[in-house]
Amino acid sequence: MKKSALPDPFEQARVERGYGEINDQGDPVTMLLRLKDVRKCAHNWKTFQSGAAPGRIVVPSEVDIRETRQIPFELDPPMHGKYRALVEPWFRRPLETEYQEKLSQQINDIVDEVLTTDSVEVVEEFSLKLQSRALTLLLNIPYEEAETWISWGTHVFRSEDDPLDGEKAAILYDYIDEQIDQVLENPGDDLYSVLLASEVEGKKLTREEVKGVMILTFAGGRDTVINAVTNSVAYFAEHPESLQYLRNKPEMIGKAVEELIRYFAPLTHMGRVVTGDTEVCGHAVKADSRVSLCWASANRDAAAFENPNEIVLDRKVNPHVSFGFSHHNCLGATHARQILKTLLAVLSEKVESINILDYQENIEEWGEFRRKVGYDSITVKFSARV
Ligand code: EMZ
Repeated sequence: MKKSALPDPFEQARVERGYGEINDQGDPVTMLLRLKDVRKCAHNWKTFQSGAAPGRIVVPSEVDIRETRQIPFELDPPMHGKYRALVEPWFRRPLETEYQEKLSQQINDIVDEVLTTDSVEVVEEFSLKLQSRALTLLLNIPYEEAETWISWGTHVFRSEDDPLDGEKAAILYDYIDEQIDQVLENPGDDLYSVLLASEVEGKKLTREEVKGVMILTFAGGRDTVINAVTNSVAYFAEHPESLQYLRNKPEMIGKAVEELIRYFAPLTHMGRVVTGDTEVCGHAVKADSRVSLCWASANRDAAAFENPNEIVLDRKVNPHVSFGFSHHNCLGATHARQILKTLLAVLSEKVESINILDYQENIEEWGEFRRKVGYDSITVKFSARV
């Protein structure tokens, strides 16, 4: 097994039953493992709702560490659509040339930086920095602000020994509160200011709603992007021929990004709360219990993907669900895709090889399933093309 491989722990359960069961802090979850079921359930918001108690659709549940509803992600139609329409244009800005040029400059700079050192711990010294700096573009705030977020570490709700760290979460909530206070005094052209001036159904967004959008923007795109970037580096370390392939065929970068994201599935799953007794995969689920849509398993479903456990950079048909599915598909996907496309372009242009010196896998435990989602740390040496 290659060091960069992310094995699929769900295969047997997916083929035999189609679901798995896990106990999350006394609030059990039935995980849906097949692509078809995941998509069907994502569409059916009446039976499988997102607008439950804040934090409850996240697995592991965040009900004990969060009261603010994340928007638009913890809402159901029709309100979901109104908030989504409000924020959507802002989150499409990564398609603009100026945005792309700035992002490209940031990624060129950090790659140049790591090419001058003998060893780099990719998670902290590369991916976290890259993600935080790029986020200043998404929020349209000064570049220097990234230093604060870098100092928080990789996951805002997780510290090394606690998957749900209330104290750490409070750092983010307090920070956002402070930023909102500052922007109320001194509005600008950043995301906070835009949200504070926006209306839905003729009413200004409340402070709590603005906070809800901001928490989602910070939390949803943090460890997910960090994992995608880190896993890409590990993959290219063991597949220098892929770097060369993209150097010769840069027009394939878009497809390659989709395939890497399919394979990595940076977010394992997302929950829904069942509104009335029903069945999934012939298995009864009760009203007010939870199910989850397991993107990571659905992406390896052999019913939809040929050779699902292989990375095929030019895969022709790729209906992956790494960015979710249906009306809740990832709001940050345009930004995330642009980061990865730029990263692949810069790495293939500047890097000859990457050597893995040391690594520690990040394994998530979901009941009977143990899933490698990336690395707690991975130290490499980048070598420049000459
Ligand atoms: C939530 C979630 C969103 C959650 C798309 O995912 O990401 C998780 O990392 C956060 O902990 O609160 O934002």
